[in-house]
Amino acid sequence: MERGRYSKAEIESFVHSLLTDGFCVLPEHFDRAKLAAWGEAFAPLLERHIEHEGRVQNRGARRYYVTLPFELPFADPEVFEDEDILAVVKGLMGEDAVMCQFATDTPLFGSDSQDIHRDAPPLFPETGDETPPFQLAVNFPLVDVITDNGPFEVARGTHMMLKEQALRCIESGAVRLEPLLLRIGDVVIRDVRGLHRGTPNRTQTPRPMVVIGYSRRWLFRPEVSIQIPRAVYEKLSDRARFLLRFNPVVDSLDEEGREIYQSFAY
Ligand SMILES: O=C(O)CCC(=O)C(=O)O
Repeated sequence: MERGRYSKAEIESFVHSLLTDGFCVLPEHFDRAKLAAWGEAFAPLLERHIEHEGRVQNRGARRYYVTLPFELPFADPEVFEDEDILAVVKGLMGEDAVMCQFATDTPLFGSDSQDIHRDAPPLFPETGDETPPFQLAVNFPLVDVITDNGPFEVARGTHMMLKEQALRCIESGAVRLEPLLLRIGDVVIRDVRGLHRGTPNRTQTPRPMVVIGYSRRWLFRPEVSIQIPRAVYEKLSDRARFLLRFNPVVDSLDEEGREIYQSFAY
């Protein structure tokens, strides 16, 4: 069995941070050269997306959500089957967790601050209570994230609060929005219910942030499914096939695939 970089105790401490703070950071986790190659392959995808769907700016001005094609360089088992990340995922989503999302968020020059939001509604809104975690986002940037290019801001510990209560804590200053300044290679794992927002990119260089979603096996978010080309599927490990088991295997990727993940903020 492959081994990750972290010990069992360190993985448990990441899981603990996710349970208490709503997120954790794995510094310098991925190879920078690998992610630089992703950045090069992503640039034309972003351009094509803006050309075809640039008018849909529902995430805010000059801010785009682009699903990644599940093929190389992106569909890299060293990334989506990373031992440490999967250990944290399994610690929170269970041994039968699934991978449900493979995409990017990119603010460009001219973007602004998003409304503070979470990425999923509560499972049982009528109870007025939050539940244990059911969906995680693994985020990593394809460029260094600095103050000027639109750091993601997160409000620590708000994933287990009701949204109104969490917003009051932010307003009163009891909880602050923390900008996550990241180097390319750093990885953030977060409970998607933690309140957060994208901030303005004031530079001329796009700031792509990859998002890989993992969830409890019973969570169904059809708006973020991953199309797996058959030729890629044939080469996947048994573990990858298990992780991806509820996603469609297709003969070829739909080149004109419209983004259907439009309703994203709760
Ligand atoms: O700026 C980012 O990467 C975060 C964007 C975001 O939270 C969203 O669009 O839901």
